[in-house]
Amino acid sequence: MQPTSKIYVAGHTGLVGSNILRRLKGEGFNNLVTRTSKELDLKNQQAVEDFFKAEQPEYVFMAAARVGGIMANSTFPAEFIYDNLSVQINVIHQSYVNGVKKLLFLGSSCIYPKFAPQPMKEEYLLSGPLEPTNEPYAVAKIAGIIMCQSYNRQYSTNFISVMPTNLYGPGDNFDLETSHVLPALIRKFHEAKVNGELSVTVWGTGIPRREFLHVEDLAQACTFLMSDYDENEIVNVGVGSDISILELAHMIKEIVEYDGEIIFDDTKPDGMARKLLDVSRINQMGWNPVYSLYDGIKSTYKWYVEKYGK
Ligand code: GFB
Repeated sequence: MQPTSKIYVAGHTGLVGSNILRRLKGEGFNNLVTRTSKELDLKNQQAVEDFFKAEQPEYVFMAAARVGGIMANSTFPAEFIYDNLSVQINVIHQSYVNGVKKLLFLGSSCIYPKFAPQPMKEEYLLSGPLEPTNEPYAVAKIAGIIMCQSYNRQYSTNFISVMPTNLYGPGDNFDLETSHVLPALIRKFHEAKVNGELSVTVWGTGIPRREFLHVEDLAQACTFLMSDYDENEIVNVGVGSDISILELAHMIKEIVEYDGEIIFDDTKPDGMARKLLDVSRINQMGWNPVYSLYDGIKSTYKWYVEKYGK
């Protein structure tokens, strides 16, 4: 990519897209194209066709997706599969039709089988049944990966696929029904502290383990892979270590400086028991994350208080 290359960031108002956009600006790219979902409905085939024909982007970061935590995935399975499949199909196909030089497609660690050995290597894709709580989302993301690989094979495109682990950071969704665990717990502990509540309820058993990557680290990995990686195989992006939800809750409780109790509500689903990526492939390419989990949560909490805190 040259500083003047025309780069389209699809989904630039989301957590991932906004960080990729900021990163690109910081790296000196000055010909960036964006559209809000009001301006361009990526589910609309004709609209996407017209947009690509008019704009002719050279590079595409495909960060537009319907995302959410365990409850959003279970409550809106139809929307998760329909929205993700349709936006992917339109953006990937029009990237091919309009000769995009390179496209980066963002997947998710939930594409790996429920019982995959841990840490999960890239080659475990399609080696077993998926975790039911996010199967529709995972199937859509797997379709996106296979679509990129198929276009590479048949049309010699350069469409790469990146699998981030659970993400967090400033700008995350803090809605308690639809968010992921980390922003949900920041909000729950903060509100409990401010309101003097005696306890905070954490969903599930606290036993599941998750790996958390700061979104700025992911954005840096994406620009790095866009310039340095041209293979057909998917690439995991994570930190290489995980913690239990119980440990996470204690860490957030400490950062927020909340004194009350933690209660577990095991009527809520745990989801996958463990979801840790094997990140040796990207590490061997020379990429490593910068944020520690503790520092990442601290700065995200600072952002949250500035934006929402009373
Ligand atoms: O982050 P999360 O919603 O998604 O939940 P997944 C992770 C774990 O945290 C689960 C527990 O075991 C939850 O039960 N948890 C505890 C909570 N308290 C809470 C809470 O207040 N809110 C939430 N949301 N969880 C998602 C997938 O799975 O991960 C997506 O559904 C995607 O498809 C995403 O892959 C990265 O890690 O279980």
